[in-house]
Amino acid sequence: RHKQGFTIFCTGLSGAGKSTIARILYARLLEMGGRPVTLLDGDVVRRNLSSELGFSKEHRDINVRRIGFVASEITKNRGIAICAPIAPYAATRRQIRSLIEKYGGFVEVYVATPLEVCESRDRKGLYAKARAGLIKGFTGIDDPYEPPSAPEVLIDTTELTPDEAAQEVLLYLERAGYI
Ligand code: GGZ
Repeated sequence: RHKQGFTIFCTGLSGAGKSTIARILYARLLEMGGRPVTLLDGDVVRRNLSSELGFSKEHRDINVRRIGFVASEITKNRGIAICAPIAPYAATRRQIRSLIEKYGGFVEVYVATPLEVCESRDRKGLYAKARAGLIKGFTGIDDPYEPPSAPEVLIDTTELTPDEAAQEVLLYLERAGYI
């Protein structure tokens, strides 16, 4: 039986755990075999596909739409695309959803780790820089993040390990018949 392709679209603040969860999902889905799996991680895309772009609303939208387009092509060909940008704007996420749902499934995963937790981890020191005014327009500090209102999966990594979070997504995929 030919299963349809689908896109897992992780969204959330910097440091929420999107990349970690996306990488675990990538490994799990790969070892299941059957369908090609493509990981479109935020910083990999920024380096390779969007290297000329900054973090204005316009540039974020261009970046996120590029990711959405690549994911839609993968989904069209019955593959699995895993995306992990911040994607702060609800309207842009909605456009990508309606594009991808023409070809297969769209699974929005809101990695809803609170700002306080992301900021206290501050793995890359970016929140400190943003607070100090060294980075302007940092998401959650002086730039917006519009939370998804009806994500397929909602994850709070303050209560879950990355493995448990990935497991939640895999459970959803099973229940919804994607895997
Ligand atoms: C947010 C920024 C910014 C600003 C640099 N705002 O933790 P990170 O480092 O690896 O994840 C963040 C990444 C966000 O890029 P995305 O392509 O995911 O964003 S968007 O979907 O909005 O296009 C962070 C780093 O880039 N970074 N400056 N001002 N994050």
